[in-house]
Amino acid sequence: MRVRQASATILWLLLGAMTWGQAAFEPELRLRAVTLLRKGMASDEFWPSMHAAEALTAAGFGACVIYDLKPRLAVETDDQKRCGLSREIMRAGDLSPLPGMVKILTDPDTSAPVHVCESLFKVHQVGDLAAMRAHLASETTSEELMAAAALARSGQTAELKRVRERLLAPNDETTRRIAAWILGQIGTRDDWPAIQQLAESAEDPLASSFAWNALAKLGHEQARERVFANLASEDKTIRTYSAQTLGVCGGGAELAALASALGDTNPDTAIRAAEAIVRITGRMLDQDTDGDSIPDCVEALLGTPSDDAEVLTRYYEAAPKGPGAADPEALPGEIVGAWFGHVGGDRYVWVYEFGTALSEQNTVFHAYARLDEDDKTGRQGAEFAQGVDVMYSFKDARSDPRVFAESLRRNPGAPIRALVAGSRAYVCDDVTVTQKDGNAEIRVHLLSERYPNARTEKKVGKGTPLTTVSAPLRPGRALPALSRKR
Ligand SMILES: [Ca+2]
Ligand SMILES: [Ca+2]
Repeated sequence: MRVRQASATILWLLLGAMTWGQAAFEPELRLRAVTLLRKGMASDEFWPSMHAAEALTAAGFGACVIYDLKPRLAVETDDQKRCGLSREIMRAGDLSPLPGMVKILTDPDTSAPVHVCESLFKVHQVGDLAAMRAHLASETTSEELMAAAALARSGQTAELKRVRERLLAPNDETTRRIAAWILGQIGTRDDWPAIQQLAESAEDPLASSFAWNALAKLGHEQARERVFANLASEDKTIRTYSAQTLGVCGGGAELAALASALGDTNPDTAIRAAEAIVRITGRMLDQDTDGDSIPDCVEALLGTPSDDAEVLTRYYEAAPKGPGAADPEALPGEIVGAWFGHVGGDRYVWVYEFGTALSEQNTVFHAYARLDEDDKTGRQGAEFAQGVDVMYSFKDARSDPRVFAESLRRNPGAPIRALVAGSRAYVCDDVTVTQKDGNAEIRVHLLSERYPNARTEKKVGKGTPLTTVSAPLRPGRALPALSRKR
């Protein structure tokens, strides 16, 4: 029964995506990407694991990145690797490795003069102004350029000029390639002609691809098409940077190709493809036309109008505490908000918010909903769940509902629409709900749990008290059609 519900949901979501004719948000694809990134961060390949950490931070798992990488930094003796670890810990929001970076920056004997400048550039820091400026005088062009990049990003426009000059360096495609890579991040459209010249004339395919990547990042549409084509390059480095670039400027139309790239034989390419999926879907989640806090792409899946704001009643609120010193992957998802609203007709929407992205590793989240006032219908037996009509549940960040009162569901042809998107979970269903004085009234309690796994030895959970929630009815409101039959 539940298997049938799940496959019906997937079919419905797919049909929904096709019907709307635009790239749909794909919760399962995002979870696949996150799963790959977890493995990537734990792998023995050092730099790919740092790229996976970067992407996990983008996916909302920065606390995990900090928790996992700080012990590695504490025992790492190689300066280049210390730069990588420090940079990703800082990117995840913990600036404590900065003094260690400054130590490397000021060490004349370090093995990582380029890495330290580049890493500080990547996390928008200069570390120590005088020390960074000293790296400008290096005879190693990449070191000079990375120092210039870090300084330019901190507002020193003279150094931006220096990078632009290096982009024009005659007979030195390596220097020009690095300059293009930097300008792709801190340049403007004014840099298009010079970068395009490199893209079209470079003898080295890698230099050319870097230039196309830079152009695409600066908003050049044709360049983005070239970058997309490079995702199929025979050169694994070109494929990897293509995927990374699509993460910056790609859109929903590129998700299918990036999904295929998750199986790339080169681990770093797969990690960058996963990162791109996380970033593209993240940008999709930023689009909220009606400003009701539910992204357009999520509303399309739920069956709520994306051009007309939902009226949501908040019935639970808690300040996020964070994991503290604990392993974030040993704790249940931290519930910080819950909302309920009437969409129209028999349709209702529920929104849940967590302190960070809801983990796909051994988590369970239950919303026990009593839709009518009769506790003799619905779930029987256990007192805490007596009369629960539907458990709108998620297992490992995937919808996993249990219906106890089928007779209350108004549209059995349309399955429960439920999905996790980053730090939020959404549910929409067509059901009979108690109505009183112009309001819909439900009783609900929530339970967030973490199951035992390799990192957590025991089951832990945290819930909210049983709450009666009233939400204003919206009679006569037009609803998106749910029928996906062809
Ligand atoms: Ca919305
Ligand atoms: Ca809406």
